[in-house]
Amino acid sequence: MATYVFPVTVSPLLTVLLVLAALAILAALGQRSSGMPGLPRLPVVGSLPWMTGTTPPHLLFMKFGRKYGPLFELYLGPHRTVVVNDHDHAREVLLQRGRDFAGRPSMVTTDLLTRGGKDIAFSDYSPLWKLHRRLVHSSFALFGEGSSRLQDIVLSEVDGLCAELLSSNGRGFDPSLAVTTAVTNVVCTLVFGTTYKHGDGELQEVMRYNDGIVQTITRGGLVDIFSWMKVFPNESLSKLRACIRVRDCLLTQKLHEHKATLSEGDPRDLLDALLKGQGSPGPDGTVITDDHVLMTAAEAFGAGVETTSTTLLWVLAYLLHHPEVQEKAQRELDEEVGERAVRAADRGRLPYLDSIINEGMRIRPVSPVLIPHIAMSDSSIGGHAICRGTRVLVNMWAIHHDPDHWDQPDLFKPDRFLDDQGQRVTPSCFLPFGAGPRICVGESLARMELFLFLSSMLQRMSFMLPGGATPPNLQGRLGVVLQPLPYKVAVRPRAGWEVSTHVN
Ligand code: PLO
Repeated sequence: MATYVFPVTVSPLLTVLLVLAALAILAALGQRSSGMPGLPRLPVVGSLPWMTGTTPPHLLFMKFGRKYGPLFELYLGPHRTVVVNDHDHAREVLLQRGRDFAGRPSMVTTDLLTRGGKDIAFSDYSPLWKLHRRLVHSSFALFGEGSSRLQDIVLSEVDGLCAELLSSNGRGFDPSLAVTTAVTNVVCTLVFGTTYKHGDGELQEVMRYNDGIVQTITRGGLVDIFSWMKVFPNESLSKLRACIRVRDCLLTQKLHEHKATLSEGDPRDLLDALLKGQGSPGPDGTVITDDHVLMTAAEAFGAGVETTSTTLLWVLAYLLHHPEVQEKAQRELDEEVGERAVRAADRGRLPYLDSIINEGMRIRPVSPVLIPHIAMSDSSIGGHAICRGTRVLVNMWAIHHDPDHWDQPDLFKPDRFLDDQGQRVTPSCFLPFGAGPRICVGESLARMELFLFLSSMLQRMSFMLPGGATPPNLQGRLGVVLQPLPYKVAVRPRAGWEVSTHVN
């Protein structure tokens, strides 16, 4: 077919005017095509010019929600994106029409991290993903509830952690390194069967690469919106690639070691469980490859470390603001457990402790905006048509701070998770692990681990503000998870536990 070039000559000024007029018309047309309220938009950049500034997305979306309502749309570059700020619409997306919205968009950073979606959290919905997720779920189940594995691992780590915390001898210090090291060690034992001494070189390498990934992944960077930008030099992407190389080297070695020593009988760790379950092909003949096993182990590790240590640090920060909450939890521990070590089976007897963890996850969700969902088929939310390929962002922060559902949502009040008899209640708009087909696969492991760490720590020691220090800033900083800003604590052993200083 011939190509014709229109022989018109227009003056540069006219061209500029024409382009501007076209942009204005497109912006006006683009705005309300779906009938859903939303941000204005320009071609190419979409609504990005209205989203500049330093406000993190969860707060920005809450602000827009006041103007446009709980459900609105915006364009991240060319990508139509619907933001859900309230519980009813979130239930529609995650649960009622969970299948329709169970897809994930492809992004440059997460594609690098997961070898093009061979993981669970970031990979798109497919029959293979379902099979893979089922395998991960059953492998996790071997170590969680009903087994003492996680309990044994955490309890052996808690001694070291408490000894380290108490070695500060009442001086103020930043607890994050000790907490993250302990949690990393638990997760390494669970996933690879490796336990490190604090300060071990390999452990430090693991913590370093993980930190590098945390700093560079899905930071709202433009390459995750305009994928063609990856061809330009990008410092953050290079750092991500370097960290992934270190991770892969370490993981491949673990995989080889595990394959060489894999035996009949119980799996030693998660990697064993994944390798043993790898065999059978999926419904469409696809199989879970070594790459999938590797990416799952890496992800279980990353998710296990970042989310658990961050939640613990948030809870400690809030306890410094609310010594009365800490005292009440310690009274409960003294009455229900006494001096023996806390066990997983004690959870039922310690509802107040659980309510503290819940309130921590409500007021500071580690994932304030859930990982983006994508519509896999034409569907609807709140009666608005949503076409296939639309991205959906569920703002869990807004849901957890909705004054229509929570009394004084900005206050830390663990009692809201208990009834007048002191029994647990779980409000339906409390969704720290998400919901539906994409719900966090590690939820029960995470809850158990948080419980064991926090109960053991509060049983053995009290956390206080160091003399003269101001209470921790509770604003947080958003990376791939919402972390507290660094703060200092002082710890004092509780009566009968002074001996912990001598353990290890
Ligand atoms: C953390 C850094 C690791 O090196 C890689 C990794 C894997 C899974 C991610 C996790 C990071 C951050 C927290 C995430 C988790 C999957 C689910 C979890 C995003 C990037 C949340 C909070 O949704």
